[in-house]
Amino acid sequence: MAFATDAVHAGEEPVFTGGASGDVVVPIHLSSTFARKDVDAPTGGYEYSRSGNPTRFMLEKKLAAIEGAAYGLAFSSGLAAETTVGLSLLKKDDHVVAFDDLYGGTRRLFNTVFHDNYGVGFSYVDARNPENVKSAIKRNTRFIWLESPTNPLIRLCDIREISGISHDAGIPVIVDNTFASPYFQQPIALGADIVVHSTTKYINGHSDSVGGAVILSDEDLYQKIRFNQNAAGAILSPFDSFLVARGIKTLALRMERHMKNALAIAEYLAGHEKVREVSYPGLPSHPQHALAQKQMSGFSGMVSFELKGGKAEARRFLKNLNLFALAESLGGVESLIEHPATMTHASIPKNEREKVGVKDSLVRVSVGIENAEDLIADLEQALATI
Ligand code: P1T
Repeated sequence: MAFATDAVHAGEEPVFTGGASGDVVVPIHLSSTFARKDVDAPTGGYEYSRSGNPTRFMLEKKLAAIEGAAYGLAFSSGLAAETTVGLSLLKKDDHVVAFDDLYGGTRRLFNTVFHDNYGVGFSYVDARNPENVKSAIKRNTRFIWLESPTNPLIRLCDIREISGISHDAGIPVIVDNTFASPYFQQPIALGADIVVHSTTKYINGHSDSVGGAVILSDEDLYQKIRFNQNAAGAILSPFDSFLVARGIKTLALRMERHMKNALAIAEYLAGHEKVREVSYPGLPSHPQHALAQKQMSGFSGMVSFELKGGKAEARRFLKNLNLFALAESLGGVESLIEHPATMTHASIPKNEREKVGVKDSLVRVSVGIENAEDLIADLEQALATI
């Protein structure tokens, strides 16, 4: 089925057998446990809600369908999803090659938990050039970790080419697809092995649920990660599963509007005298515009830009916005704006952050689905204050 059809129907086909009521929306199954008639086997297929819950299973099927994959797993946050992938694939003293531009919390997890506690080595490379990934692979490298587009610099990497390099080395590629959403990019079809999401963002889309997902087609990897989803226990609640599934039903519509507004804002900012550089893959001036056209079906709703001046100018601009909420997170219907150096990426030491290009003058915008002229008018008045 096409994306919009799966987004609405996958996992929610009405059931009429066995006394079921034919719900068109799978209800929120709050039961923490499920009774059985015999000790030997669960009568209705469910035992205990950490190991399996009908509302979460519905969402997991929907997540798999919209990424064009066989299996989906839902977690209590994006970082819980990432942690569970790490627990499943890494052992002490292993090594990972990762894109150097990543969500700050992902780098914190890698550096302070997997590296400091378990001795896992991380090589952060500029994956815009696939050769950098290739030359960083070592004998004990267990996987390649990518974001595309990246947080917060909106850089891209060639998922197909890097997957080829990685498979030649016999290791899987993991892509955090949060910024693109499965509507605009499907990494599994490009050759990646595992997709992770913070469903907190576009997938849920309404800034009212924190969640994460792991989506994949490889049966062995799925069994490993599913085992640890239950063993470590960072599952998504039934209520959040319901919210995320409801959000997915409008994902196609929302993403079209996010992109239309983001393009209008990126064009406006690119022509503004107080703006130094705008990063949006839909602009022909983006150094990877051609790659975006090749591997994405649209450019999503994230824009980052540098203001002329420094931290003081960025702070004044952010303080004077009225419509854009000054907040971490992204992908909701409402426009959000933030200062990566002091907010989402503050946990990365300044020298490491600046080496990648996250400067004090950088501002990141999650463009919502409001009226684009209203959004631009708000940017205009705030830019006039600096
Ligand atoms: O916040 P959580 O649901 O745990 O997801 C973590 C995460 C993972 N991957 C990417 C690309 C992300 O952007 C995030 C979370 N990011 C923010 C909160 C932010 O404002 O960038």
